[in-house]
Amino acid sequence: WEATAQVPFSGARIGSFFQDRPVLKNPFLEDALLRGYLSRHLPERDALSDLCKFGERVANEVDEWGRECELNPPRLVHFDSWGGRVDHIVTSPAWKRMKDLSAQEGLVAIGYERSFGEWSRVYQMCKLFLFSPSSGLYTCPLAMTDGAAKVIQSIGISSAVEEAYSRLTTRQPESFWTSGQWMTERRGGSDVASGTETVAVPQTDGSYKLHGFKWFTSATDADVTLTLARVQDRRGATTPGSKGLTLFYAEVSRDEDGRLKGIEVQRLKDKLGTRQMPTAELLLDGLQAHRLSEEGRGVASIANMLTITRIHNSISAAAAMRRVVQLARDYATRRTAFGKRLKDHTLHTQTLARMEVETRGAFLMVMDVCRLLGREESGVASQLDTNLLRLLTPVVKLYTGKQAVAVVSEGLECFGGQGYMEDTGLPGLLRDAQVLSIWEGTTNILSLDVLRCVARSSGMVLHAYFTHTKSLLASASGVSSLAPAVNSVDRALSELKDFIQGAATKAPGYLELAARDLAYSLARTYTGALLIDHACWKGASASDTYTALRWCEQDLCPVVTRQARGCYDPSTPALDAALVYD
Ligand code: UCC
Ligand code: FAD
Repeated sequence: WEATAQVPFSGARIGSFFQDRPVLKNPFLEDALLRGYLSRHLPERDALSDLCKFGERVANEVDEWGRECELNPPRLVHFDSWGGRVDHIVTSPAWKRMKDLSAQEGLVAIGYERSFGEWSRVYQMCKLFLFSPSSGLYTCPLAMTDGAAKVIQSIGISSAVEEAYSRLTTRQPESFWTSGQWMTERRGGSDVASGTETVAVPQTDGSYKLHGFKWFTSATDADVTLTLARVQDRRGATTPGSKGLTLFYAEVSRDEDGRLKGIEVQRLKDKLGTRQMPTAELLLDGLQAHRLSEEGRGVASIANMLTITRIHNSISAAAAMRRVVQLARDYATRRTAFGKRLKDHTLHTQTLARMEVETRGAFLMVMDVCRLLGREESGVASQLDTNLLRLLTPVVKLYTGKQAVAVVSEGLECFGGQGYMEDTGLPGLLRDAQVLSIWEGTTNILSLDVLRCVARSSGMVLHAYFTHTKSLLASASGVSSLAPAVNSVDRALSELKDFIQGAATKAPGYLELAARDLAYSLARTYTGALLIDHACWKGASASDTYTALRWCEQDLCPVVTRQARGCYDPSTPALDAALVYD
């Protein structure tokens, strides 16, 4: 006391202990399942060394740019200093660097170069998986860019979109373009068919002028966009509903005074997360557009984009889980509580292990959908593959979107109070995860999409599902360590079959009530089979077996459990409504 009393001025005494922060290491090297999966399916040295190099770059360089994107969010400048309307969306230098990097690394291009044949999509998506949590949400414009390229390619690369296609899929940063996906209007984002008010007025040169209001447009600094509108006839009339929707391609350009041509940016959205990228409300005021689809085939034609963006969404979901687990397990080696490191508290490690099981399940499910996409695109897909891809795309998107929120939330808790502190960068992971179940089709909308694709295929997609899931179990026959898991999946499959057969005889509305639980059951059972199959691979580890066993301990078939409890009985909707509005 005497010594300090003699010092008139002194720094604040805040103690000598400072906690080590969690360290992001190369996400490729840190991920045993990712490397195991690739050794099994894509052992090409070029792919593996590129992924490893990229993982190093993500950890040492890109992650900081991602943080910069978060700290310098985009802003909208409506007017220039002399009052002229410019609607400039100002983005950070880091956001621009992400664009160049995306081109250089081929993050869209890889899917179109197809250097690894049917495994090209797996390779591309693994790269995006490493990139996503450090990308400052640049994965969002990349998803839409990939989706736009896919739509253009599947419709046919006409001269009007030839340049766009080559720019969307290039590796040259100076020519790389990104695309938007403008579907949502104020009346509805799920129900696009009744929500779309935008009209397309035919011009004498064969082009169209679009007039309407797009309520959510993300990464609005895009160079081009795909969007939906209703073509007006000579009297100005349009066709209502889905049959009136047509798909358009438009370029976002400026006149010589710097004004956006045919667009006014109303405002930028003030969002919970995804703050790194601009999401705007746009008035389309005579935007020049090129008709891409036949009139009235808008929804069916943009469906290819939805498939791609929903797969990207699932990659981002699995990647967010992987990132939080990676950081949390590193932190557990650094933080001490009650006299030992967190990793030595068995209950804490159990928590991490449960997160790891979810992450592994999500990863395998997403990769399997990428595998199917790759097969379809390289012309080797069987009818079974195509049906499976159609069914599993909404299933994987809806399931991983929800998983990501749960796992990332649990992950933040692993850092205690620090997980809640903005300047650690951790809360952003949760804020960004929350959107994954909303955009690109909410959980319920995708559950209904599952029902629709089952009905439209006369059950063929389910036939593919049951056949393939069963075949995944074949490799485990006689593997005693996996028997409990195999039995669970086997049981779930027969219960699911019985449920589906029984549901066909029920009153209308029965399946609608069961839709979400059915989608979850399809996801959990399929993932169980994938984990079992992976655990039987010759390079698999004891942890792969353990993961499969743990995954299959949960209720794989909630739709059957809830059916037994009468959850979809005809009396339920009225009871639900009475409860909700009690
Ligand atoms: O949210 C958005 C962008 C966010 C940023 C991007 C992030 C990407 C991830 C990045 C990660 C970081 S863009 C907005 C997304 N909006 C949606 O997803 C809309 C959600 N609503 C639906 O999905 C609905 O189910 C609708 C809009 C598709 C329903 O419309 P309709 O007109 O009622 O649909 P129908 O009648 O069921 O289908 C019309 C046609 C049918 O084909 P035909 O006429 O040949 O029988 C369907 O088979 O479209 C076909 N179709 C599909 N085909 C409909 N959905 C699909 C599908 N999913 N796959 C294949
Ligand atoms: P609604 O359709 O009003 O849904 C509200 C609720 O009702 C949901 O829970 C939904 O599941 C439920 N619901 C609706 N219909 C049914 C039904 N039949 N049965 C059961 N439940 C139902 N859109 C774009 O087009 N381009 C973009 O770039 C874009 N970027 C976005 C960025 C962000 C950050 C966000 C949050 C959204 C973005 N969107 C974009 C919009 C997004 O796609 C929509 O918000 C989404 O599709 C949901 O539509 P909605 O908001 O109209 O919700």
